[in-house]
Amino acid sequence: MRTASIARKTHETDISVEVNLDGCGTYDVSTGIGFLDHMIEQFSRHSLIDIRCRIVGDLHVDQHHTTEDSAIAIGQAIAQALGDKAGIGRYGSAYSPMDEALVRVALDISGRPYFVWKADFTQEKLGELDTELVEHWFHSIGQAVGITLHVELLYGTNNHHVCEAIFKGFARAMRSAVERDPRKGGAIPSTKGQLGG
Ligand SMILES: [Mn+2]
Repeated sequence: MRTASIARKTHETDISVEVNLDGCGTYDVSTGIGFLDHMIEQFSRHSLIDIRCRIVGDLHVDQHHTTEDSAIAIGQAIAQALGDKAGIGRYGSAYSPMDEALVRVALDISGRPYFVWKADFTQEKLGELDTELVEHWFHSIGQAVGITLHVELLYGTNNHHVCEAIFKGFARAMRSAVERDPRKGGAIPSTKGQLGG
């Protein structure tokens, strides 16, 4: 089982995260931001990565630190659990529809973070979550794991659908990239012999 846990306490957040890359999509998420919980739960369910994520953050300041640190800690835990990335699919992509919205996510767990984001929201909040933090969440998790990550909203009008389609698309792409392919026989999926920049 590829598992990892992260615990970190700063003046901004007190956070503990556990992941199991070979899980079945079970989760226990509590960030203090309901909509963010809903999205991280979608990520777990559709990636099949078990995620336990509990944060007590400085929400009296704003949601920035809590949202950012959830992405960093989950990302660090995934990176730790991936280890040398032997035998993984490495690449993943998904077209992710939700009613009228269609999102495309393509990613490479290359060890070289790169981030392309082409998605805009037309309202400032989803539940109580500031929508500008959605882009930041993906930027942060991509940096922490070491992912070349492209996210594009092709079309869509309902902000909840757009956001959920992005998280679910990311989840399904991550499932393909993280899963071990038995045909690879434990080889590092790079002719360079390592994935890490
Ligand atoms: Mn929903």
